[in-house]
Amino acid sequence: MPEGMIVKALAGFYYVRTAERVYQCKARGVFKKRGISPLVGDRIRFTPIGGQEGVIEEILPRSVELIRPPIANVDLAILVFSYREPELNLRLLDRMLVLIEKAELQTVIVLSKMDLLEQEMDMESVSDTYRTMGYPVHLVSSNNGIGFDELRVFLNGKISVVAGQSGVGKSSLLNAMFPELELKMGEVSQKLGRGRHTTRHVELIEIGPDSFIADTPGFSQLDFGDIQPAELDSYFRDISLQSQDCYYRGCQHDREEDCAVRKAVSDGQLNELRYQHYLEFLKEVRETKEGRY
Ligand SMILES: Nc1nc2c(ncn2[C@@H]2O[C@H](COP(=O)(O)OP(=O)(O)O)[C@@H](O)[C@H]2O)c(=O)[nH]1
Ligand SMILES: [Mg+2]
Ligand SMILES: [Zn+2]
Repeated sequence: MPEGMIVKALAGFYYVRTAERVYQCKARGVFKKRGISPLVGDRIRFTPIGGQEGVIEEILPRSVELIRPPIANVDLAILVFSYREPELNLRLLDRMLVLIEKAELQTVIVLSKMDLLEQEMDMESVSDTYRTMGYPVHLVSSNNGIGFDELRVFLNGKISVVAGQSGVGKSSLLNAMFPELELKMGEVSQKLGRGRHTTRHVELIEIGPDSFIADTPGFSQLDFGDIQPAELDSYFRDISLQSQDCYYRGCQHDREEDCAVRKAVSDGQLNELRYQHYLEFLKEVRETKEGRY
């Protein structure tokens, strides 16, 4: 039975890519019965029908499964944040990083619209903060064509998903990096009868050998799901590093005595804004937990 990868899901059809072509497939009814839905990014086995269509018979095991955007087997998340319009939102960046760490995804932070930057140094402390934690940070401008080359290298051989608020320049970035894709993305939106920039369904676009990218409407919902208060610090790379030296093993770094994290903040070893976000998120996951039980 042939194998392929789902590159698009739309109106009950799954578009399955093999080395030769794309098949328009339906899923066996049994999936629905079991409460399983095939996802974009899924590797599947299918029965071809008449050369262009088929029926999905089996979903191969997933390495990663994201809910919003609904996509499987992602290797890399590209988090796009604009310097201005909309204003750089570090709270949202830290929130996304928690979800990324939880999902164990590789990630790249892209700071966009650098042509709007008035002073170089405005961005330096931000990029330094995240680079120190081991996250690659790329400063780009789609208007000026700055910063693409290194970013492209990251995408080789991977399934990547681009995420970020609406208007930060995700589609512009993809079009600027891969000019030949513009047509494809335009085509898809036209067929849907929506504006050129509406990217509402998830689709994997081939950008090179074994390299695919999905332009998504962004992580529309960013709640922390089932994250427990005790695990939150492990999703902050900088905080979890400091927490090795906390006196209490289960220290949650808000009120405890001899907390190495709080000490690091007051010593200037740990970014204060990151710690503030940690405290906010901790409150949120505690409240969610109380509400649930
Ligand atoms: N100044 C500036 N504007 C940009 C840049 N990239 C995108 N934009 C503008 O930002 C708006 C949103 O861009 P778009 O790519 O649709 O954002 P998306 O919603 O994240 O896909 C559009 O008006 C773009 O022209 C950039 O590098 N510099
Ligand atoms: Mg877009
Ligand atoms: Zn502590």
